[in-house]
Amino acid sequence: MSENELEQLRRRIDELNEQILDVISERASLVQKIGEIKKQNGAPPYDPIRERAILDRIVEKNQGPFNTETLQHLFKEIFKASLNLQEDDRRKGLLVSRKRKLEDTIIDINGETIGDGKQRLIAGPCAVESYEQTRSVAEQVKKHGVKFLRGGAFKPRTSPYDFQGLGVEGLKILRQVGDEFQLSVISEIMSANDLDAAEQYIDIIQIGARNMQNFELLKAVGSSNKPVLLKRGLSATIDEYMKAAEYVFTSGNENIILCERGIRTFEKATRNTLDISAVPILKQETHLPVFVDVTHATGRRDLLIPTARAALAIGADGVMVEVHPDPSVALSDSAQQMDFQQFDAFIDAIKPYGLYTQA
Ligand code: PRE
Ligand code: MN
Repeated sequence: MSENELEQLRRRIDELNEQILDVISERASLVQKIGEIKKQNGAPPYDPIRERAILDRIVEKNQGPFNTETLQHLFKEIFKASLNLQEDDRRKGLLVSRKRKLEDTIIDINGETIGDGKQRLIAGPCAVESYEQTRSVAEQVKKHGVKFLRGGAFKPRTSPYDFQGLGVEGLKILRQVGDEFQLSVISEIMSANDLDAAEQYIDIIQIGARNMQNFELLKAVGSSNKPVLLKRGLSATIDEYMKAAEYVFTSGNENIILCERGIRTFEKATRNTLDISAVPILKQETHLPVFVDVTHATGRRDLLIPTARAALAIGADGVMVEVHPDPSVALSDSAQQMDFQQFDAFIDAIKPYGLYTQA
């Protein structure tokens, strides 16, 4: 008997659901028409005064059993869905997203391409310490057919007492060595004041993890014609990361390389936790090339090969690593940089996994 009653009630609910669907669909069509009129008049889609008036009317008419808050919440959801119908494509997706551009962004750097499906390496010392040190690393990088040399000149260090980098002098060394070995060079800047020098001496400007949400710096490099490698922030979500890239993009610079470099978690076995699934997510959600910095993600030399293999296997456009002639006396990141022998072994170990090098 009561089973029967339940069935009956559910049948009535099904009928009402269909009526609700008809009614909200009709409402949605009207909203679209209103949207067209607003667009013609140059009026914004969101109209808080109109929404307030509707909510007041609903509250006045309400006889229960839903309370005021619940009804307001339900109607706010309807307004939100309605606004989505009215807003044009520009508001629907970020410019860096696949929704706005289907094809991969391919960046040309001195005739070398990034993001074209070939998986490349960026290698070099954590910091430019001297001409001789940088030159000896470049020689190894060149030997392996790698085309991109990294080296920090402005170092973001946790302690102000740690080596801060050689500054503009470091950029000059990098340029000199890059020219000597026909390598494109990449280095980080931390201030818009250093943009002029960066543009003069380097090929790719890096924005480090700690500056991922330094919006003024993002806008500044967004106005540059040099490609930007934007590292993911220490605790940045993928959404925050994409919005940071959007700052660079909307400021006029579309040549952006993303770089997953590990995020902060409770885990202490590695310096950071490599968020490897961020790579395919970023590849799906954006049209930008995605690199993985395995050195900073792990902070451990013994994990560079397996994590680099994982990065290549999961579809990264490239990997970044640190190499130093004598890591134990490096002025920064001495625990994680590879010496030349380790670098040789590293290259041999990841080449079969797809690493692209040139003779
Ligand atoms: C509508 C949608 C969004 C506005 O913020 C206000 C109201 C609604 O769904 O009722 C429709 C609409 O665009 C409007 O009346 O101007
Ligand atoms: Mn480093």
